[in-house]
Amino acid sequence: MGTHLPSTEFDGTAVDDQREADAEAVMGEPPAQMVQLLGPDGKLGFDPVFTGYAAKLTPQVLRGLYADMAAIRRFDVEATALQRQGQLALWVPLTGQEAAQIGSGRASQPQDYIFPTYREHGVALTRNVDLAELLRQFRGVSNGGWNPKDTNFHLYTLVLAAQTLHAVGYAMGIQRDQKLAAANAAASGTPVTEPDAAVIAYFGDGASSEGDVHESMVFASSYNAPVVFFCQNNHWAISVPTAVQTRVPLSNRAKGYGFPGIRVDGNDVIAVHAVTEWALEHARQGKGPVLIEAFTYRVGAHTTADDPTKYREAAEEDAWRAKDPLARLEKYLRAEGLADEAFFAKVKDDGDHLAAYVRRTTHDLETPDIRTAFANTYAEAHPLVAEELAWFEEYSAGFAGEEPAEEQDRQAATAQVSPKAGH
Ligand SMILES: Cc1ncc(C[n+]2csc(CCOP(=O)(O)OP(=O)(O)O)c2C)c(N)n1
Ligand SMILES: [Mg+2]
Repeated sequence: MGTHLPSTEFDGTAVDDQREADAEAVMGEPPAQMVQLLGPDGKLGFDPVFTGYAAKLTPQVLRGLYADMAAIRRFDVEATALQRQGQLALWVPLTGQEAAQIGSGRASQPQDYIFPTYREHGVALTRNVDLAELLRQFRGVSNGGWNPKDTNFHLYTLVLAAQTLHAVGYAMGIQRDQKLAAANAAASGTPVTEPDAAVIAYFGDGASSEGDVHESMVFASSYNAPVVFFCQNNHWAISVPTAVQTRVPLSNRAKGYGFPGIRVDGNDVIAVHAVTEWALEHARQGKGPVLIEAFTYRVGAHTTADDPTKYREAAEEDAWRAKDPLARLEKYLRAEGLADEAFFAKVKDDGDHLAAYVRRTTHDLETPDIRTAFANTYAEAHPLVAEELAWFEEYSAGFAGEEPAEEQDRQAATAQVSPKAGH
């Protein structure tokens, strides 16, 4: 171990310049040294390392990336509407981050294992998680929502950054399993059949301030674990801007741990795919961890319980809308003659079918019983929990005689949904 590690000598990075660059970037100016292949104008640029990876993407794969991004955006609008109609307790929108999620998810292989946060619906799609199943958790009828063993896509983690530790532990387990498999194969004179695997740990710019991220990066580096840290810098941690979390680009932090850090344009699905493919290869080949900072923007609210107009300017949102990940790939596909009108019409149609499926399935889900939440708080009965349940039951009884919940659901389901519901 060790020879592949970069020098730990300080290279004189100008902290104040970086901070200024980041502050500008919040308003829409891309910072220097960010990997970008497909610009907002829909034109493909060049990168000495990553163009080679992008060149492997066939027209069919590129159309697939577009179709995935459009599907998950349509799903996001639908889930937001379902929350507004009272069908879901909460929704966490992803609009604006489609390229970061679809590009990275599609670069993963089936044997890789993914640890998401709570916003990675696009990655879930690429791992074949049933999106209707995913909504069970947001309805409150399931403690998880899907079986992670089916797809190697772990359960959502709401405790910020906790999953980065789980991810590194899992990656260290992979390392040991592979060592054992190699030893067994050598002893029996047969080849290793299992493909090498890596782990992706997703987390946000806000979560990057958690001690868990620091600890997981120290362990990952010390043990050379096959893990890719994928930070979606969407510029906000609820109402706190990234500039408060860090004085340097987040990707720079990797240097302090002794592994590569790359900032990529998170709204450029081609660059995200290329950089993630490179990083996963690096990890699978035993070269250790990589930090990817996907520079993107949360276009909607933090959750359906949040109102971003209270803490940020419309001009900032508009500047980022101009860098929309779908619009730029559409421009490219049309300009290069890689997709026609019929393709885009079908994508829209497929999105509506997906939305109808998700709507139907959610309406069919049972109404959550709040007693289950109380019952699952501790393994054994607890007087405080019993007291809180008694309070809640008395409170709920105060609504007796009002419209039955089913009638409210029916009315809500038939109500008009604003086309702006996704924002
Ligand atoms: C340990 C912990 N502290 C605080 C919270 C409350 N909280 C939920 S989301 C959030 C902001 C996270 O921002 P970021 O990591 O940038 O992810 P994003 O929501 O932008 O995707 C906070 C503070 C939490 N869930 N867990
Ligand atoms: Mg964030």
